[in-house]
Amino acid sequence: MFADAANAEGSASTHPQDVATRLKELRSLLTDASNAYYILDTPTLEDSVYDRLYRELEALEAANPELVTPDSPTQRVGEQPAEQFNSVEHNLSLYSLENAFDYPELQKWDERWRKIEDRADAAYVCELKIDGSAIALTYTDGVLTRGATRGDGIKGEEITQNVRTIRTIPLRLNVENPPKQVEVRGEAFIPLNTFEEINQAREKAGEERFANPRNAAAGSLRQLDSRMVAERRLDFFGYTLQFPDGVELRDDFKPQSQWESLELLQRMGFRVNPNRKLCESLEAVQAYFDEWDTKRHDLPYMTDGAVVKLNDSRLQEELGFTQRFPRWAIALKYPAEEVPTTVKQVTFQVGRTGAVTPVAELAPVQLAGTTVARATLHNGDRISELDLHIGDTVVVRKAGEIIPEVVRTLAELRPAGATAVKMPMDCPECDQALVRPEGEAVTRCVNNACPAIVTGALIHWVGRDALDIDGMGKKLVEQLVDKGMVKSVADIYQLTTDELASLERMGKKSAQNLVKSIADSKARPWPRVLYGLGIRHVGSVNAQVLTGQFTSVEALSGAELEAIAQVYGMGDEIAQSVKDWFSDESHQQLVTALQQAGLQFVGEQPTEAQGEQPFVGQTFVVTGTLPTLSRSEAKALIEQAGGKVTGSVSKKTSYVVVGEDAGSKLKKAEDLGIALLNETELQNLLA
Ligand code: 0OX
Repeated sequence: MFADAANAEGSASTHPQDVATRLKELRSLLTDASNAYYILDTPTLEDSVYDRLYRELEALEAANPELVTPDSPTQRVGEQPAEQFNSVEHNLSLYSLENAFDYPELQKWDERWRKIEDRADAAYVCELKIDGSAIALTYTDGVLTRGATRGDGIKGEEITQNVRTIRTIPLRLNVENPPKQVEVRGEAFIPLNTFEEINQAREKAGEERFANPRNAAAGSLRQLDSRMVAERRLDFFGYTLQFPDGVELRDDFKPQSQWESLELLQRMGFRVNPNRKLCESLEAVQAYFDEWDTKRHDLPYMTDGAVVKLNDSRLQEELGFTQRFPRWAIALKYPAEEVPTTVKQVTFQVGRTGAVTPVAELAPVQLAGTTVARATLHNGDRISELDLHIGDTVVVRKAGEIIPEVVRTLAELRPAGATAVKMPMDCPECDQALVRPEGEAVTRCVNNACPAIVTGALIHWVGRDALDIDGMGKKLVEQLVDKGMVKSVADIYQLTTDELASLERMGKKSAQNLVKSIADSKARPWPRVLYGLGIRHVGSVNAQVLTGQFTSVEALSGAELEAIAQVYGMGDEIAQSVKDWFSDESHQQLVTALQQAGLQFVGEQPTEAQGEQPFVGQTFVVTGTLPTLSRSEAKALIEQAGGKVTGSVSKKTSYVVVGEDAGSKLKKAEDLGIALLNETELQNLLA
């Protein structure tokens, strides 16, 4: 395929017939490649070849503007922003869905439709309910001619140019002789990683975060400038396929069921959610719903429930619609992930780095299946944005793994005389004045003897990835700090069996074991000691990388800023954080005390296993043409060293190995700030 595409590239001829043929050929090649990449997830063209063919198409179209067609891959992003969106009437109404919040409600729905048309053998199609924005697409003679928002279901806004920017929406249907008119409904959505990126960019620009991916999708679709929409990297799943009355259909365009419609949509070139299931009973529907209640948190997009549809098209037709909903479908929703509650108090937590986090103490509420009584307020700026007062009613949200957070204040419900929440001036743990460095959102306690900082530092030090001191948990650390027995991490190496045995719930035997665990920790290698020090931005991976380059604490603490920044994956911010940490006198004293206690501040030669497998846990993407290695040779070398090679760049990618003519993967890596390597740098890392 790749070779054919490259060979197919001819010189731009001036003969009109040749130009038209070549244009058609290029569009077809590029559309197929884009389909394979975005929809089937199995790239068929090298990025560099795609880019070359794309540029050829652009050049030919620029020279022959009269031959540009709306389905050309160059027409995804418009040059001119729209002035406004026109209101358009939908060709077929967009109904919304009735909601069921538990199984009894689902059963009631089932009993209701069965009263109209009982079918013992009726099957259900379960689909994930994507949390995005519903849109309607019209294809005329197979070409996308209109995209519209749902609006009120009867009329929506015409957003064709914005819809074209969504790579998973075909500009032309991937079938021969399509019906005269086809209507496709589906969900435009923003994947979770993009959602987070957009919100971070908005925060940086001083704009408000989108509350959820649904708002982000709806807001993005309504941008007047389609170039901005393209940057939002929306995606799309199709879920209904309809033909207006009077449209002639061949037999292979007459789906008899929802399941067949989804398959036909897929054949036409749409992305259809793969996590669907044909269920023969309501019990099977419930099993699907339960299964996805946990699995949905691993998906790269947000779902808020399942959509249950009767499969048989004839049954659907017979049941028809109420004023607002189809009778043959229902949304079964997961418990709310955003709920209102009241703020009883705000407390301020001091973390191990001294960062002070305001936390709202809430009237307990059920949120996504758990009771929530506290939610983070992030920082002082967030308190001001929320204009938070004690007693306020607020909306709290839980999204995936993230700790609950306060999303907005319902100021209209504020009790009279409520006091405004403010960040404290002094540390709530040690009373020393707090500082807020210029340009930072974080307020900090900078007293290294602050009990909260010491406790946090100790909990980190004894943790599994750091010094892994068996038997020393959070409760014990808190006792040691509370009783003044430990004032810094180094003090634990002075603890005796008798001192430990004097603690609550600690027998002589446990105290002896603990002293042994503490002594054992002295043998932990230098990377774990560095990680244990808890320097900001030096997590276990960065500690591994840094200690590979700087094989002793002297080498690292004495290194120039630039030397640290130049280590792969580090950069200025991390280097500055390392320099700042070692220039603090109390940290220097800590290192000396730990050295005297016998901890490892010098790296050992890598063991044989480590030496052979330096890339364990790291993911690589290879793109472009490398000077000497073929793609498969590079892949083999990386895999031999324990690394993984994948086809697409994501936040999880550790390195992108870049050769000549690298295309969109390089751009994506740059956008995500992923470390880039050329072939020589890869070889150096391997060595
Ligand atoms: C979704 C979704 C929404 C459309 C017409 C009647 C049933 N958000 O993922 N709606 C529908 O179907 C509606 N299916 C979906 N998967």
